[in-house]
Amino acid sequence: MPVHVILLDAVRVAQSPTWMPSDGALHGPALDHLMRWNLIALCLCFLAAHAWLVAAILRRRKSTQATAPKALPWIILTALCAMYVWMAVIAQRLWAENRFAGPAPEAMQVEVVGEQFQWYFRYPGEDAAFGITRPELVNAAGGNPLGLDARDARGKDDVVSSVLVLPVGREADLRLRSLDVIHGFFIPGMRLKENAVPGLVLHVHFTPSVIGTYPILCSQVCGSGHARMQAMLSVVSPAEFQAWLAARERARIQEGAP
Ligand SMILES: [Cu+2]
Repeated sequence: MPVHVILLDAVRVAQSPTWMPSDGALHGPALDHLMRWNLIALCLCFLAAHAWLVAAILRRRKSTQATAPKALPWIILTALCAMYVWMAVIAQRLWAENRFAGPAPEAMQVEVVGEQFQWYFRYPGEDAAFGITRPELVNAAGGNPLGLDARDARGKDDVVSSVLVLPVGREADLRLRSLDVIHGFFIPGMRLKENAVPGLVLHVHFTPSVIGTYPILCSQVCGSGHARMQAMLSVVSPAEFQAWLAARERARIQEGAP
C-alpha cells in the first residue's frame, strides 16, 4: 500500500477514532460495544503476532533452545477463544432481537421495496392496512411504482414515498420486498442491514432515537446502477411526522394516484 494512503488513513482514523458513523438507534450502543471489543482483540492479536515475529528474528534461536514459557501462548489462545464464543452468543442475541423477537403491537408499519435502482417506502395510512399490489400493475412512469391495485379499498390511503420519514422514539417495523433482484437495505447510522429478496417479505424492526438525516444504501451489488441506489432516512418529531404524512396524503388525493 502506498505510504500516502497509509498516512491519509491514519489522519482519518485520528479524526474519527471509532470508524463508525454516529449512532441514531436504540439498539446501536450494544452493537457498537461488541464492535469495539472485536477491534481491540484484533488489534492486540496483530501487535502480538508482529512482536513475536520480530523477537524470533532477533533471537535467532535454534529449534532445540526453547526459552519462552510454553504455557503462555495456550493461555492467550484459550482466552481469545472464550471471548469470541461469548461475542458470538451476544451477536446472535442482538441479531435476533431485531428480527425474531417481534415488534411491539404499537410499532409503525412501513413497507420497503427495492427495485433497480431505487428504494420505495409505503405507509398504510389511517386504516393501518396495506392495499394489495400486483406485479402486472407496476408502472413507475405512470405514478404506480409498486403496482397498487385501485380496486382494493385498503390501498386507497396508502402513501408511497422515495424518502423514509420516521418519528423519533417510536418503533418501526419494516417489511422488506424486492421487485427484481436481491438488494441490501442498509442504514449505517441506524446499525441496520437486511436483504430485500424477490418473493419474500422479511421483517426487521428498530427504534430511531436521535432526530436527524441518515443515508440509506444498497449493500448488495444489484446491477450497473448499484452505486447510485441511495435514499435518505429522516427522523423527525412526532408532530412533524404527522404533518408530513398528512401532506403526502393530500398530494396523493390531488394527483389521483391509484
Ligand atoms: Cu440494490
